[in-house]
Amino acid sequence: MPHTDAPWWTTSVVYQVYPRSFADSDGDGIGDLAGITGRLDHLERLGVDVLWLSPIYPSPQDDNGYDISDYQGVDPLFGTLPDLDELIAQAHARGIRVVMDLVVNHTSDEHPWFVESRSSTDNPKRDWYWWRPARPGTVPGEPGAEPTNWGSFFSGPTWEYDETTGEYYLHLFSRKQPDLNWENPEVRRAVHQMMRWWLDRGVDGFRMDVINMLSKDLPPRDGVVPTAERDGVVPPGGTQGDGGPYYLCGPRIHEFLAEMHAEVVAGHEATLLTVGEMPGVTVEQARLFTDPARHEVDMVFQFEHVSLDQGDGKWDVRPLELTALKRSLGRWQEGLAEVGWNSLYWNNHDQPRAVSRFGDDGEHRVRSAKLLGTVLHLHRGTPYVYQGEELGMANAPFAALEDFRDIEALNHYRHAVALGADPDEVLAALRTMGRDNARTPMQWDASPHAGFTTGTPWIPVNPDHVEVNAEAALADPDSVFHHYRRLIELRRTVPAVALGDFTMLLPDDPVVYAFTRRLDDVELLTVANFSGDPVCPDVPGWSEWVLAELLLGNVADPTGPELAPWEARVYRRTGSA
Ligand code: TEU
Repeated sequence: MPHTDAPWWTTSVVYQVYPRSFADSDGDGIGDLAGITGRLDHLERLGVDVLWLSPIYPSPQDDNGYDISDYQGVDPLFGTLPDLDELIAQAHARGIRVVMDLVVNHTSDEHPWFVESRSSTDNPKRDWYWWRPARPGTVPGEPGAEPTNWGSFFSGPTWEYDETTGEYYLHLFSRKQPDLNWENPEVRRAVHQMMRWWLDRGVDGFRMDVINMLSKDLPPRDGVVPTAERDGVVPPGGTQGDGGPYYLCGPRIHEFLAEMHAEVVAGHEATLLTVGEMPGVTVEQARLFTDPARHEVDMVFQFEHVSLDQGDGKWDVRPLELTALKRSLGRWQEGLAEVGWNSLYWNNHDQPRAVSRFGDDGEHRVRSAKLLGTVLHLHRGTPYVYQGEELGMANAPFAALEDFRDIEALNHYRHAVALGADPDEVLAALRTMGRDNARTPMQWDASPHAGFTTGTPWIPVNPDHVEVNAEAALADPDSVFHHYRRLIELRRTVPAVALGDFTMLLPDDPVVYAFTRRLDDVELLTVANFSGDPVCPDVPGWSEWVLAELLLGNVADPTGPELAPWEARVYRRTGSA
């Protein structure tokens, strides 16, 4: 895209706040809106352009707010609508836009729509959700009578039997998160109306939760059961089929997103940001979703690069091969080079901490956290920073099952152990991949509970906060925080960072991640050593590059051709191609 008419978000960085774990203003141990408002200076100092708020709506909190019972309110846990108005006003005063989480694949089972829907088969809201009778020839409510064999993301079947009417409803996630029926035009109209209401209130866009699951391929049919299970080996998840082919990027998904754009976003494109979270999306599909001419969404969150260290499902943890990571991210860079746009992330509230997962959270924590930031932010796309990533926050030392809070982790443990898995092995996987790693409180200072709360935090603070915290990071010019600040500034001041072409180098090198960006006559080289040993990178023309202008590095005075452990450098040179 010519850089003169590039959208505003091509030079922007988004900061994600998970309200429950960011800052608690009233001492109940749970973060809240006033807490976030009180910490906006932190975001301003970092230099981010957008704040994405994970859900703050009224919710039974079965999935920490991703189960919504009222789309147009604020959960008393987090404050009030006026508190939210105040947060938006204060953010805007600092030049920070606010993007809300939009969770419309499902509601809470306590949402009035679902309460009505389940009340009788002829209720006008019955068709707003997916109700189906038991499988023919089975006894309703008995195991195996579910309409299809799909497994839920949170363990067990995706169908819940409801005694009131003797039918099942679909829930891809928890049983308290029934899926909305997007085939029904009234559902779509209600959601569009609600979205417009938020825009009128001053919000600047939406992060759309599992938005590629809205359209289901009908009728719902059984999914393929993994081979091992067909052979009679029951895996930790139990014997269930993969429903993905019937609900990921279903037949009407582009139509639904184009309609949502036309009904809600059209006319406001110049100021809004829309990002669709899309598990299982391919590069080819993402190009369609983000092609500006199709008017669907600005960018998507894809999952390929955060699945490379997993085998058969997310709990089957495997070592990451750097070559696989480069192959994957390189393909996404190439696939969305001419049409569409990438979002860039290592972290969010569902992923373990990047420094523990892809870096070294021991001896080289600071340096490897900076390396990860550097590599990510120098790609083409819009970078997302998840709260605490800018401090190099690491995974938590969860000792026992009692330390976990997340429904996904607790359900998985129960199911896997009931099916005969070794409890210690299940716990080990939770420690490595569990979402609670991302959800321990933000570490503001070295005081008890890290300055997050004066009460008892809903999930314990990571004990490393005495060292890893915002106060210490701000005072130290060599901190991860100041490195992220420089990265964010680079995107705004060096056009090649935002808009340059991307070329991956050394695809087969097992430890060096290297690539160039080029815009007009400016060329940037990023080179990073993903290992604890020094290495001399085999980059073409390396001996000339080391004489070029060093824009950014993560060790003091890097000069020679050798990269120190976890060292990253960004060079710039000017000249014809
Ligand atoms: O997550 C969607 C999703 O598919 C996964 O990332 C999910 O978190 C899970 O780990 C799969 O193993 C979104 C939200 O980000 C997540 O927090 C919600 O729990 C989920 O949707 C349901 O709303």
